[in-house]
Amino acid sequence: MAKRKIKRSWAEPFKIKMVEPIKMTTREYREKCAKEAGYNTFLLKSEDVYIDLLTDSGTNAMSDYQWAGLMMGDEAYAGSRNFYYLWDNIKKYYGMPYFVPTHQGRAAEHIISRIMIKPGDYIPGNMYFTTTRLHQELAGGTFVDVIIDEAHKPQNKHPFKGNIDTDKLEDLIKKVGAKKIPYISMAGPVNMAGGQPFSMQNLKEVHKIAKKHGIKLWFDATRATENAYFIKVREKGYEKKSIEQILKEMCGYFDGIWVSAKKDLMVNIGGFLATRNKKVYEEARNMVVVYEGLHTYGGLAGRDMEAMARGIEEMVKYENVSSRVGQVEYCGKQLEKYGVPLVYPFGGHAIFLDAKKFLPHLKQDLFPAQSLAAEIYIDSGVRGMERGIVSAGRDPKTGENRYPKLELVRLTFPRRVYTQSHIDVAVESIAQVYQDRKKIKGLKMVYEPKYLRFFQAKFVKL
Ligand code: P71
Repeated sequence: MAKRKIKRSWAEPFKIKMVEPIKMTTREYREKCAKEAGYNTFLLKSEDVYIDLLTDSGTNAMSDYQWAGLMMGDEAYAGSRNFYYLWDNIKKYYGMPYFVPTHQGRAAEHIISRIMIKPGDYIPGNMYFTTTRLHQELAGGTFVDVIIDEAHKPQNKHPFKGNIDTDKLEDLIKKVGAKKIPYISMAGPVNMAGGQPFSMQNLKEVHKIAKKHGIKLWFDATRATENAYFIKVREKGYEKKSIEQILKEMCGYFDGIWVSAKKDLMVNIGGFLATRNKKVYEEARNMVVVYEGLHTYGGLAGRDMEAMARGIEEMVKYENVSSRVGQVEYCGKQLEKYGVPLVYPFGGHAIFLDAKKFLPHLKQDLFPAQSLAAEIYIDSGVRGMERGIVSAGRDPKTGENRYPKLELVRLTFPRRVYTQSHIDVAVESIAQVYQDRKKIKGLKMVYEPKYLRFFQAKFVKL
């Protein structure tokens, strides 16, 4: 008998020790829930959700090692042991000598924006993120998107769609002058582009430009290990390097980083700001005591900082990142079989449905992505998130709606939470909604909050 090549599968690098039951509901019940929530998945009660793919933020399953760490919480007001352990790990893995803890990522964004930005400044970045841009604007700055054009094209398969277009960056510097640019804001992978990474090569080029003009370079390192993973598997010369080595090399090019620990670090709450600049550090410590808490806890309990410190040690393990990104890829490949329009390449933390192509009969004013997220919930209790015109908000100067090129629904994967069968259920539901897509008529916005409107806006069906 001829020898067959036998497929060798991989599986999650953990087994399940504790389970949390989830509620299964009827379509009729979900129709009622969706209506009450104003067709906004952020306003659903989590109890009424079956498979929650809203976000990977703070929704991760901690390991037994992290849970055990909670019992080691040193809840002193000042100088907690857990703070020092976390600091050691930030130095060791991110290579930044100074750090302040914050209660979550946007608190670190608030602090860095207030320290660095003066009214009238410009902050170039590789596509906006909602909270990042808002804090830059609240500090008086204007965010300028300098990501490569490919990032705005869902079908384009560029391996590093998170790259900065260095010509766009140089043009901006020429136009407004380096003095008006306090720092370049680089995220990796880029959340709103579909979880797309930047390459080390691009980072080196951006760093060179920043240095030449005396502009600082800051990193939203919220999902940095996923960016490191993509560099490892996609960029020449990095195949043999560990996630830990790549992360350290990446951070080496930046003046500082801000992090929402609710992602990579696999905890439920936490964030931090870290830098190699002593002056910025001192100012950050001053601001932390005003807005967060003492600089040795920053709005967190000692036990939270312990779970973060231990999470850092786990996040750099290759099998943790590869299985996580592998799960996202599995979902993408299954959806592809049904012809569902997606953003390519598949991202690090989520699969993004291309709502413009999914619902070509709906104009952007009818909120295609918002409508699609609501329909998927109604079909199966699977919760995703709108990332389109509602998320983009209004231009603060003109008050007009922004019309982003990308109109997407994000299906985000909490780390270590769901199994392959959960993904199969989500995929089948989306395939069903795709088959019935002509029935979707769009929505009308009936309530619009001033800031980050996507969180609390309400809609009615047309
Ligand atoms: C995500 C979140 C959480 C979120 C935030 C805003 C709207 C909807 C959901 C948060 C991030 C992030 C990046 C790259 C900073 C933050 C803020 N992401 N940078 O994707 O992805 O961190 O939530 O801890 O304040 O669901 P924070």
